[in-house]
Amino acid sequence: MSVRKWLAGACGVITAIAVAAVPVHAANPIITSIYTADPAPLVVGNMMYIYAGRDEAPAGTNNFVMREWHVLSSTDANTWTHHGARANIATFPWAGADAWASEVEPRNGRYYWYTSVNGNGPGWMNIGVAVGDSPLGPFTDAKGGPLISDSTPNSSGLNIDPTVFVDDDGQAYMYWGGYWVPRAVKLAANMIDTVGSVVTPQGLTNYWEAPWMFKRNGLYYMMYAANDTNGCVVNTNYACQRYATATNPLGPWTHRGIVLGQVSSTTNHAGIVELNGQSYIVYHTADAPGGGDFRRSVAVDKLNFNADGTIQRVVPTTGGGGSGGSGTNIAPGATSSTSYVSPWESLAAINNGGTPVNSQDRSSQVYGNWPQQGTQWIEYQWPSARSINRSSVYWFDDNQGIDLPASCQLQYWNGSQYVNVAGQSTCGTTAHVDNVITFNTVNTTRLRLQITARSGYSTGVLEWKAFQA
Ligand code: FUB
Repeated sequence: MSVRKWLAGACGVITAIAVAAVPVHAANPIITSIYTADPAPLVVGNMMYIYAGRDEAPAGTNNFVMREWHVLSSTDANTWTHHGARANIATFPWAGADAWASEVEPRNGRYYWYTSVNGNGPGWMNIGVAVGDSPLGPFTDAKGGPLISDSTPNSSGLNIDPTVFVDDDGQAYMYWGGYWVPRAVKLAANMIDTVGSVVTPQGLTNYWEAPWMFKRNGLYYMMYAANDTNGCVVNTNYACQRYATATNPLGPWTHRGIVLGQVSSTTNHAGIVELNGQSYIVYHTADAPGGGDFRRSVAVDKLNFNADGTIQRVVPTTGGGGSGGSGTNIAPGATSSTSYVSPWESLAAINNGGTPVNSQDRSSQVYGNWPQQGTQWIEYQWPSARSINRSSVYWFDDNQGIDLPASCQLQYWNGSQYVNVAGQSTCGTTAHVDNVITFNTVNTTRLRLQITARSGYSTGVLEWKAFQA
């Protein structure tokens, strides 16, 4: 990313806050009525919120034009409600432009919205903090001035992209920073003051910007944008998402790998959250109609962890979590279940967007039902009915107890029971290929693949797709 691309012009201050909640469609990008960027997810109960900046750059403008932050919400990471702008530059009376990346952190029933914003004083970007009593606000400036600015000792070369994390012991931490300069500081219990010195975290290999911190099973995770060509991107104008782990919230960090590769926008900014037992990555791309590097759009995809806590690389979908257009693979938006999965293997394999290179490919998880024999099943369920007329299955064969099946049959839920789909073409049992199955269109919330094993064997699947009619 060249410095030139950061030179956003000063923006006028807007005061109106849109409040109407508007349902938006489900495919990636999850909203196309406006351009949205720098998403930060937050789960409260069974609701996922996404806080995102709005890209307002006219087509052909090569600067960020960003003046407000919007909120979307969903109970299933599939169908989204757009709540409009819930904060903007005018939320911070001391600021004047550049409503860049932000993140909301809850504490004691209040919601603290940390933002990157351009102050009116000396220097450029600052970290501001607003507070509200609900995830949707209203939000007001919590401090009356920047939490971090260029005059903060040891601050970053570019004070943007805050990520705030409250540990189990109540200690809060903030990481931030652009231009390859990550920084960290403890926050006071009031969430609006820093405590102690700003420190430089160690071990965030190839850090560029956009940190996202969380904790899982006692381990601290930091995902962040990098733009190196050492496996990250092929063009350093672009970025990927790397991640590191630590056993202490201030590090040192150990680099673990890439979560998300280069996307269609030059910037790559993401967050990870868990909703109803499934992890999701929320990020942005330039994939919307008319989109670009300064006209970005938020996308959501499932994210899976391996048993050892490492993160599987995400395969971005354009079908998103839901019902895209005709021909879209809608499996990634489904909840899966099965008659049986071996404890050391994973049902998540079947719809994690993996692209197997052969039937022994274990690089993106595998589903297997050893030592079960006979007929087993895997199933998809969607929150509302889908029209489906095509499917494909890539079989797993470990050359041991799991073999290619003897036969298979697609079924759908007709409202009261499972029945065979009508007009099913051959349910292929060939290794190393997507076995495509066509059938008469069904409108259903559930699709089931019955798999009958060869005598003496179990069966397995690497990827099972379901295509919207
Ligand atoms: O949206 C403006 C800036 O672009 C963000 O602060 C960075 O993370 C990058 O996404």
